[in-house]
Amino acid sequence: MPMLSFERKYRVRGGTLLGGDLFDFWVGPFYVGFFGVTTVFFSVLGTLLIIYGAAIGPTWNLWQINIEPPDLRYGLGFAPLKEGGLWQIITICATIAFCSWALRQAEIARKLGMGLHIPVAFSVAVFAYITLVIIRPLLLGAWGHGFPYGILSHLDWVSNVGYQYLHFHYNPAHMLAITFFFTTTLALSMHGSLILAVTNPAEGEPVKTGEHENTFFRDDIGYSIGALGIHRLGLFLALSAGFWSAICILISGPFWTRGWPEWWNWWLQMPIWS
Ligand code: 07D
Ligand code: U10
Repeated sequence: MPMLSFERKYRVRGGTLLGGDLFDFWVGPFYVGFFGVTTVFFSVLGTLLIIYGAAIGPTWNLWQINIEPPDLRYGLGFAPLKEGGLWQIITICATIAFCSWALRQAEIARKLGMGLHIPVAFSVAVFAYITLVIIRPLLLGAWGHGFPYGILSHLDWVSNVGYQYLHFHYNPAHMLAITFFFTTTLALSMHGSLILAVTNPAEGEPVKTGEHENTFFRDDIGYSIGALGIHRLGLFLALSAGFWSAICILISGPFWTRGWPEWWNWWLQMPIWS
């Protein structure tokens, strides 16, 4: 395939973290790299194991296919393949594939001389996943505390684990995570609508720029965060959402075993009331 003129400028060697020149090339539009190879290998292997798990299971109904983690009695040991071992290997494959993807993003960013914001951001999502299936099960002493891989089954897990703590909405970190998720959508809808508004003026009007963007929000709410600022805010809000999600499930069990409503008793016990 011939190279497009701009590709010649950006398809530069170097910046790799591992593998040196060995995988430093492109296939079609995709950069390969050492971590590209490991991503493909572990995601294909993991997916095939999920399909195998479905094949030995009772259903091909996409909603009901379910790969369970081992029973709690296996603790932190390996379980037989058909009794959660499959879940364990799939978890290893998924973790390596996600980490490889983040490292691939880091290599591409280095190659292009960019900041590492993208791999850092993706790592927060990976952190939330690893918290659910590795860190929290380790702290609780059994792989059986991980969530099952299935569409409906993982929803049942969320509900069951939530009710174990009576009322998960009272988990303060869950509150923060949800607040950040919702604020993220607020910020993105403000930003998206603002950009479309300035680039789509009335017929015959010139396209507007940053000055109008700032002026709109100064008129509207007395403050504009600025063109760079809105992106910093957006990244902060989104990463905080993922981060507090990880924290909310990490503290449920390892650091707080009672109902979450009870946690708020510290408020009633404050000395100012007596
Ligand atoms: C974990 C995703 C990482 C993704 C990665 C990439 C592929 C590739 C390929 C598509 C963090 C994956 C990539 C697989 C695919 C292709 C081609 C991101 C992750 C690495 N809750 N709750 C959350 C709300 C209730 C409970 C988080 C709201 C109830 C439990 C979030 C409500 C009870 C747990 C959240 C609500 C309860 C959570 C999830 C409302 C149940 C968790 C987001 C309005 C009775 C989980 C870390 C997340 C968590 C979690 C929101 C209600 C229980 C903040 C809005 C009251 C047990 N809840 N919840 O984690 O924190 O994003 O996980 O009622 O474990 Mg909750
Ligand atoms: C755009 C643009 C562009 C521009 C622009 C703009 C769009 C082209 C040109 C315009 C944009 C702007 C002007 C910016 C807009 C701003 C936003 C969208 C929102 C910004 C928001 C933030 C920066 C912060 C968000 C903060 C969040 C989400 C967290 C908030 C947390 C709370 C409220 C706490 C909630 C309480 C919980 C979870 C309970 C548990 C509490 C704790 C863990 C903390 C400790 C708790 C206690 C001690 C308990 C005691 C508390 C009590 C009694 C009550 C306290 C109450 C509180 C509310 C805190 O496109 O470019 O440029 O200009």
